[in-house]
Amino acid sequence: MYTTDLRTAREKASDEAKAAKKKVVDDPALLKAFQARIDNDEVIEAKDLMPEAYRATLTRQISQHAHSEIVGMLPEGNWIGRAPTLRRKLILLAKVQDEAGHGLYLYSAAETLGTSRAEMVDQLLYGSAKYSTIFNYPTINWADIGAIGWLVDGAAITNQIPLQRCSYGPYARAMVRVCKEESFHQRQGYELITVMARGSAEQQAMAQDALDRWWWPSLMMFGPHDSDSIHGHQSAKWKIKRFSNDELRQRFIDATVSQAEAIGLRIPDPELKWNEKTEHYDIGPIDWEEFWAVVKGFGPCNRERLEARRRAHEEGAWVREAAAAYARKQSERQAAE
Ligand code: FAQ
Repeated sequence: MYTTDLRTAREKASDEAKAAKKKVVDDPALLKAFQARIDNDEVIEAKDLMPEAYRATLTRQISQHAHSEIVGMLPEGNWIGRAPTLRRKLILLAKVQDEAGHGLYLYSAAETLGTSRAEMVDQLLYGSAKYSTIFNYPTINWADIGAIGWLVDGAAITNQIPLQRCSYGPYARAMVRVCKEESFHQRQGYELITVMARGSAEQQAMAQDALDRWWWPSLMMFGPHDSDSIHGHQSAKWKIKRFSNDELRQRFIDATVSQAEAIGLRIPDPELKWNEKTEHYDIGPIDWEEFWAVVKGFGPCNRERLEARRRAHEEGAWVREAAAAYARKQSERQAAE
């Protein structure tokens, strides 16, 4: 019953979006009227007329965001069986489960734009869809779990808080719950790294080593500099992005430096300096060559991550088939009643 209802609602939303999609908004007067709605801070819903490029940008961004949540379960999942205490294991299990949930809300939000989840997953597993570069780095010691919560979730939440006010309703609403959970994720990570930074000399060294390895990749999560951002300008005009890549990166740096200082860790950047004039931290250059290499599939774990996702998808085929067969039987039964 539950499965049937869910599928029907989703399919209905997707059908409505497909019907709206047929009415292509390329007429200049319609485009102007759409921009006026955005400028007026109106929320765009699935059934509304929208330019194809707006739909395509959102489908790309939301599906990439969903893929990131799902692939993002892998580096931490790697440590569930090795968590040092039962409390840490419970926290980590809950966090990884939350990430699966975020992926599902996000696929559902993206589906309202007319592309099915199956298509989006195919684009990740067998096509060229992206997911965040950060999840292509390995988790080699327990302090990495603290660093992911503190830095990776910290960066994610900095980026996602403004997305709660994104112009597309289904994405903005999905972000409200995601942000609440990310806030717990960030705090548990900072607490974990704090315990290690205040522990034995060996634990302190592990915490510092994790910060050294995760700092720069975390800054890359915000995307290229504004001058190299392909979609930034148009996404700002459509109020999908409320702040630019560089603005959000700066916000994250300013908040995180003092958190590191408070627990006696050193940010691995000899050029990091408080700028009295701008009242922000200045940083050294980001290695964009590394960033683009990871984006293109040549990071330390790109291959391993995709192989793990493909394997999980293929081994899970029977679950999808069973759920679909059950849903079909239920609707046949309901139709016969
Ligand atoms: N990785 O023109 P822009 C999380 C690509 S969730 C890979 O500036 P845009 C939770 C970009 O797609 C983390 N590719 O792009 C968690 C574009 O290529 P395309 C994910 C990147 O979209 C925590 C090209 O570069 N969060 O961590 C990256 O305007 C712990 C040019 O870039 C989101 O997805 C990158 N880092 O701005 C889970 C948030 N950056 O598509 C588990 C939503 C850029 O044309 C454990 N997304 N690219 O082929 C966004 O806010 C935006 O999409 C940006 C990029 C800011 C990421």
